[in-house]
Amino acid sequence: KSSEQMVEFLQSSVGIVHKNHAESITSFIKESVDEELKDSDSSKPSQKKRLTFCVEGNISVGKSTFLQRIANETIELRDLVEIVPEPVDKWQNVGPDHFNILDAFYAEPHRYAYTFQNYVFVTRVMQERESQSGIKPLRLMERSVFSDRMVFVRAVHEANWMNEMEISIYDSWFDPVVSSLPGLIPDGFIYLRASPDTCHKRMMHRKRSEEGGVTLEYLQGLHEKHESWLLPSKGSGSGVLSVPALVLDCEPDIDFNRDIEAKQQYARQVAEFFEFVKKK
Ligand code: DCM
Ligand code: MG
Repeated sequence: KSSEQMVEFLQSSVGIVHKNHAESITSFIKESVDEELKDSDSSKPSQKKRLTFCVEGNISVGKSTFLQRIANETIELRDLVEIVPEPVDKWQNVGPDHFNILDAFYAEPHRYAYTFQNYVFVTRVMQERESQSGIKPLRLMERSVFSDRMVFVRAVHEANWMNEMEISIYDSWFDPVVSSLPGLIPDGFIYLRASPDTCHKRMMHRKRSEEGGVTLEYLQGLHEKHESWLLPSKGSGSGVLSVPALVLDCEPDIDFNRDIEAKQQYARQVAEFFEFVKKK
């Protein structure tokens, strides 16, 4: 990926996050990305970079099932992909006292929204590092720091669970930290798309204990934010200009546990998307 593309991508997120001082931040990003590319170019001139796609979608749309089922159980993808699940288990079990910050967040969102989003970011960075050494050509990660910022942080801010000071603190480190960790920037997004109603039904069905208080309205808000971020026609078009997104319809009731046809069809689409992005 060229530094131009990276800058374009970061610029587009900066455009939303930091309208006021986009220019200075962008030049800072460009310098650090160029530096990064210079280093990696000289050490491994001929090595082909592994690609990373992030799988996005609303709570309970079926990301984890999708990843397990299509990645490990189809010939199209078995030798191609490595999956990196979202670090929910890290959020449910923090430190020697086994704190559950996901639970604390839903129990007292005002108190813990910032702390939780901060920890989500840190655990994604750790997980990105831990999964760098894989050998398969494609890494499929569940969610990204970009959905954290574009979907969840926006949602908790709008709900007044993060106050102005907290959102300012988050914004003051987000772009500089992301720009110094280019591994966080994916080569593509895969958006699993379903209506909030469908996600709500699946959420009631899976009954994750922490999510008892998640309402249909909250899921509707998350849905709209995914839509305007990942579907250029819906939003301002400024979401992720240079990172392509594959949209997979998960409506009305595709069950990857049972529907073998769908599983293979989606695996084929992911493999084609991989070939497409590789050639770019
Ligand atoms: N979550 C959140 N903020 C983030 C990322 C995730 O509040 N930035 C929450 C939403 C879900 C859970 O974590 O309750 C992840 O579950 P799922 O993968 O099913 O969406
Ligand atoms: Mg999941």
